Amino acid sequence: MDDCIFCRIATGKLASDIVYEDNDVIAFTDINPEAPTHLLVVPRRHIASLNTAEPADAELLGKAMLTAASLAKQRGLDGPGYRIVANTGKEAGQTVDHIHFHLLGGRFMSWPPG
Ligand code: DGP
Repeated sequence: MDDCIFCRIATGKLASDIVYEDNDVIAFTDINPEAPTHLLVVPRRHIASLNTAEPADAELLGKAMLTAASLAKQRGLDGPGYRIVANTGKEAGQTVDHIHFHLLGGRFMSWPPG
């Protein structure tokens, strides 16, 4: 989708700080980091959010989650801990309508989130 920022990043039309990519997912640094590590793990295929994800997307979404976990481990975050977040819908703070997982780590995080 040409009007989708993350599709444009996934197809190389928009620059980003890519830290991992394969045929299915791409991971890059969030433009507005909220923690020392703040990556976005994004399936290449356009899915607007978990609200529109279907059973056929389970493998892709599982792969995205495991990619986030692997990136966390590479950065030594598996010991101290990290958070994976999928904001879904406006009230939850979703601003980009292409499903993505935030990987946040490197600082203490409170609960519940604001
Ligand atoms: P959310 O609010 O959950 O939909 O998260 C969207 C995130 O995407 C937000 O933390 C900022 C980030 N973001 C938006 N536009 C860009 C961009 O062009 N490049 C990068 N690297 N991140 C972006």
